[in-house]
Amino acid sequence: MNDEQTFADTIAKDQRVEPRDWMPEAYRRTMIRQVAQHAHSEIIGMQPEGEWITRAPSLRRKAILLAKVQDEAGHGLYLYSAAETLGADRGDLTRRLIEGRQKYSSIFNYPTLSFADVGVIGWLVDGAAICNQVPLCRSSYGPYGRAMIRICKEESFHQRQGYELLMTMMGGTPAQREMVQDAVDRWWWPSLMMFGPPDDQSPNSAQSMAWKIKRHSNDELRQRFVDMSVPQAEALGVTLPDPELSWNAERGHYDFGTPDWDELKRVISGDGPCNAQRIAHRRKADEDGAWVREAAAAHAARKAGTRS
Ligand code: FAQ
Repeated sequence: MNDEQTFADTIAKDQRVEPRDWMPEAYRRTMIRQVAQHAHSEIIGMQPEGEWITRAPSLRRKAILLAKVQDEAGHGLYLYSAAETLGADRGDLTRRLIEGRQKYSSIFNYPTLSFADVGVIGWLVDGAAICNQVPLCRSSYGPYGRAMIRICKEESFHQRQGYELLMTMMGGTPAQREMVQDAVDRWWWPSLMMFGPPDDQSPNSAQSMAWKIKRHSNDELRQRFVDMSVPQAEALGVTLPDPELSWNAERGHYDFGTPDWDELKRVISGDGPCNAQRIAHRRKADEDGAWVREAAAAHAARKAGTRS
């Protein structure tokens, strides 16, 4: 078998493509694109909730939030390592992010206005992330699929802490309940947009599904997320801000309204409420950390010199 046949055979048999294996250049480029975007999302995703660490209402909430934000840093680093197995350079990926040449998830361009947002991010944003990422555990590229297993376990804890926070607030004062409802109203539609454009406007889906990088389409996963979230909203006692939401017995799924796809396009192209702030913060962190990278590289070079 030649290289191309071996690759096709690996995919057909549902086996993993590993870093040492031959792969088509387009497969490598697609994997780097998705893994890098995913890593950038985790790193930029630390910012919206990170803003609340110093303002958490109790020591317990602060400890939980700190642990969650640290987990996201870990996911980002883990994913950059997966991208490196494809030949990508971590510094180059960061430069591309800062220069706006690579994307990160639209969801992290919305502001966190109250502590209820921390709970809603856990419930809805981590919930959507899990829905999207559980099938990615079976993604055809080995290092990415294996990274997803650990990441999904941690995201499940994140979702539970968010839901528990919201349950606590819903059992509190009318003002606390209003804060939760307000946060749900603001985050519901952007959470649905996390799954990407509708299938008929998703240029990458067909090839990514043929290569078994993606296992389900954007719309399939969005539907799964809606079906999962409606009973959770009922148990919580909040209203999801969609008048078209209703159970469709024939389909066995909830019908729901259409997200504002123009808004998604605007946010992806850099014109969301917080895009400039998020990138400016990331740029500053990169500049502030430059001396550490330089010192580490100098130390490594000196050690290598001593050994030889
Ligand atoms: N935001 O053809 P498709 C997290 C881009 S979870 C920004 O459908 P594809 C955990 C897309 O890249 C969030 N861009 O693309 C956490 C493409 O652009 P390109 C991260 C979007 O790849 C929780 C173009 O639109 N999760 O961080 C978005 O087949 C809480 C056309 O789209 C992942 O990255 C969007 N929402 O499907 C952290 C999961 N949607 O590259 C902190 C892995 C689409 O051609 C707190 N990624 N685009 O220039 C995926 O599953 C896929 O890449 C999709 C997009 C589903 C996101």
